[in-house]
Amino acid sequence: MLNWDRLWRNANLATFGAEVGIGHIADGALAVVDGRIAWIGSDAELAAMRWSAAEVVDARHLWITPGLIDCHTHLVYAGHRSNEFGLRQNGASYEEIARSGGGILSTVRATRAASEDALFDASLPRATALLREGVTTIEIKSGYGLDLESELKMLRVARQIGQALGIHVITTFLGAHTIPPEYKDRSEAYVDLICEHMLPRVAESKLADGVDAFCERIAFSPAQTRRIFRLAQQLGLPLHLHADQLSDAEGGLIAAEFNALSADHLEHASAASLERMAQRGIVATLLPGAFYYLREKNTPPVSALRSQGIAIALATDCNPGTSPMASLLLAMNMGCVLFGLSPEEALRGVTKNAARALGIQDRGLLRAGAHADLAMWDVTQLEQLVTQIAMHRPVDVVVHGRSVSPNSNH
Ligand code: DI6
Ligand code: FE
Repeated sequence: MLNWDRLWRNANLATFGAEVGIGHIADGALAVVDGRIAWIGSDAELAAMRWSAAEVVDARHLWITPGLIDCHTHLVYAGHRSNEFGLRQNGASYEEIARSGGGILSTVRATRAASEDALFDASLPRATALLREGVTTIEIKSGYGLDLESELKMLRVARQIGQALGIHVITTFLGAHTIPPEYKDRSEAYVDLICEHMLPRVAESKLADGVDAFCERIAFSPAQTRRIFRLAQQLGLPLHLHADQLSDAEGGLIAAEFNALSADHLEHASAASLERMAQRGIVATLLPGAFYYLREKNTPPVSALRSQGIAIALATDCNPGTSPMASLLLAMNMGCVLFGLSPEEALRGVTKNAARALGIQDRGLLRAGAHADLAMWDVTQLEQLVTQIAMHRPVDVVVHGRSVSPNSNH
């Protein structure tokens, strides 16, 4: 006799368990014990079994998906950059603004100046907005502190957000986001600081679950990126890379060389980079929000990603400069409209493949043993989440088997 805490029946389950497609089980049932999925199958199979459940919920044909995963965000920051929007409307480029001391550095000034509480208060609404769309795991990067104390402050705030909302937060140290003002024209000395001081302390603090770097002509060179990655690898931290966003900077190659979990952006990735990524099973995380917001022209090489069998994840890149967007559902639509993904690819990109991009294979799919993180949707076809804009909110969101109801009474 199986004893369950909670059982949903009569649901349309999107399991993402198979190699392709959404893994639809019509008239599905899903049982939870101790915050994990204990059993999943069809109502017909259920009828032939002996079980008991403390609570049985009739899902009335709602769709149940895994809780969505936003696998690339910079949502902890202070201030905003609306002034730069105006500059760009008048023809300035992102790179020009960055080179003249605006861009990331302007957010660094605001973030350094903010108290930990103020930073938390400024950032929480962005995470809440994601949760309201069914996002139950969020990756959050540091990178607007660029000194040890401010970076640790950002990482602590990221952890606090996870605790406050009862969702999973995965933190990433992005000390190599840009060169801080006190190291202007001395990038090598800043990389020394990262390697000799910041990264070892961050690893000790256990506040970062991984390491990322911005490999780009306005940020860190391939050699500097490799140096940071070598150390991160020695410290046992999983890697991600901002790769080939504005130019081909060997990003995909470096990600492959170091067995990173993901290479992100990839608008300018070379064929050689993709080949190496495919060999190593590196996930390509696409960020259509930044592409849209900067009105980039080069789309990421989606057909090559497909033909090479590279897994595609999708994320918001939620950040104040290039993607001030706290909507993963919109990112899915943009991934289709701007990059040519299919709705099915977009859905896999925020579930199964986003989990892979974070190295968390027990999330992003519905199967026995996985976390019982779920989102329930009142749609007839799951693709509606992708094809329609700002029309859908989950009717319930579940983390560890318990409702976190972000959309009730607010
Ligand atoms: N690439 C991006 O799109 C963001 N960071 C990065 O390395 C932009 C961050 C910002 O402009 O604040
Ligand atoms: Fe980013």
